[in-house]
Amino acid sequence: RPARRYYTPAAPSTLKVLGTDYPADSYTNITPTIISKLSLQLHRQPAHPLGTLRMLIESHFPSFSHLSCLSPIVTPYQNFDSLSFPADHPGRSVTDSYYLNKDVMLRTHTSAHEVETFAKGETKWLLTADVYRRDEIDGSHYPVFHQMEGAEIFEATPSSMKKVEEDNEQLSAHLERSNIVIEDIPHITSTNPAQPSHDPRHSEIIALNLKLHLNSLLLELFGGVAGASKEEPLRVRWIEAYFPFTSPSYEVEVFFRGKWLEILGCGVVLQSTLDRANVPSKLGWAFGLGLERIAMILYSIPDIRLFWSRDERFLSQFTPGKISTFKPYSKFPACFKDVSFWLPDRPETQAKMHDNDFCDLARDVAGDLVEDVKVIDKFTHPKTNRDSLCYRINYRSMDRSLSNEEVNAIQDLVISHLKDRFGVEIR
Ligand code: FA5
Ligand code: MG
Repeated sequence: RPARRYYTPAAPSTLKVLGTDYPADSYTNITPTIISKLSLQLHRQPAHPLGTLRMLIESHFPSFSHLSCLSPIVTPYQNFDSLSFPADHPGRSVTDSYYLNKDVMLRTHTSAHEVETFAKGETKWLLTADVYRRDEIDGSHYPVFHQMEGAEIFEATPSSMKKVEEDNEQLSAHLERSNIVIEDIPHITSTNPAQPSHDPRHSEIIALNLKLHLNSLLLELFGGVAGASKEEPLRVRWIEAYFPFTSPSYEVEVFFRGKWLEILGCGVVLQSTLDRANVPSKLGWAFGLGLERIAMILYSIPDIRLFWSRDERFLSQFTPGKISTFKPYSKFPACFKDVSFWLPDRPETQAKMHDNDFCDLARDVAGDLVEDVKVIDKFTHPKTNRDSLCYRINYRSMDRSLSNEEVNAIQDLVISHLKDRFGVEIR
């Protein structure tokens, strides 16, 4: 039995995940709640909003390969190194990502499969999958969500670039006839440069092709929904972005109910990615979009936890292939509980307890009854260097009323786990 680690959940010495045994080590931080999600594959259920959305986007790209069955268990090489993430990138830390052990993790994005997919010889493809990130808890953040990666690569020759330019002309003509207002930015700037190995004219053509494909996808998805009408066109805005594996890079936002909502990240694929995939003579684009964000808009789904509901009042509302407006059933009352505690003595050099550690613990004990978790108070005692923390957990069930006794019992369980795992002293 490994020694208990400070500020991380105690783990058994091996864990069984999707039928395989993995030895645990000091990286192991995957929780039973997360393990229970790995086999669900909501994006492959035809009547589920995420399944329908996948299908609609796939039919917008009929000539692309459609991939959606890849295991969420990947190596840090796939998730990070193959995409040129620097060794000290914060996403690699155990506070941000789920690890089975130091060699095996859950993908944090669908880009983890870029190199292997290009290496298989795919030149135009969509790949849909569940992705996992340790994060705060609220109505729009859940530790599991779904992304769709799309990519197309071309031979870097004058004749092949000429074909892309012709494609660009057709796509532009279609968009010009449509009710969409695009706030664009230059394809390439000094802060969002073309790659040194690329002919900048080729990079411009590829970036334009990417923008046109995505603008027409967003028009098809949101055209009738986001208040788009004769008076009110769909508004899309392009923003300069940074990803370690694309340059130039962009993010795209859609204006919906008075707010700009980030939908996707994208860019011109870094040449080193294509070199690693053994297709060094090609160049192209890739994007990664968040399916829940889009589905919440299209279906008017108010809380991201609903995607995981097994309640018939949720599931029976949807038909395969059809977008419909979700009719909320009665919202049951919420009930919040605070917990204040001292962490044990901590040497200056030791990591503090991370908010994500608390969120995972709460989620593990109470599951989807946790609506959100807020930090109420936090300080370090100046003399003893002890940390004092106070968190507020808001409990609410999506399908029934919780009694105060029931919530108290759950909160007691949270507290006893806190004591066991982190050695806290309740204040
Ligand atoms: C990425 O994950 C990149 N892999 C995207 C990419 C692909 C860039 C290919 C370049 C080329 P990002 O972390 O921003 O980027 O996530 C992409 C999208 O996923 C976001 O725009 C958002 O729609 C969605 N997303 C991100 N975090 C969450 C979350 N916690 N909950 C729901 N959706 C999320
Ligand atoms: Mg982003």
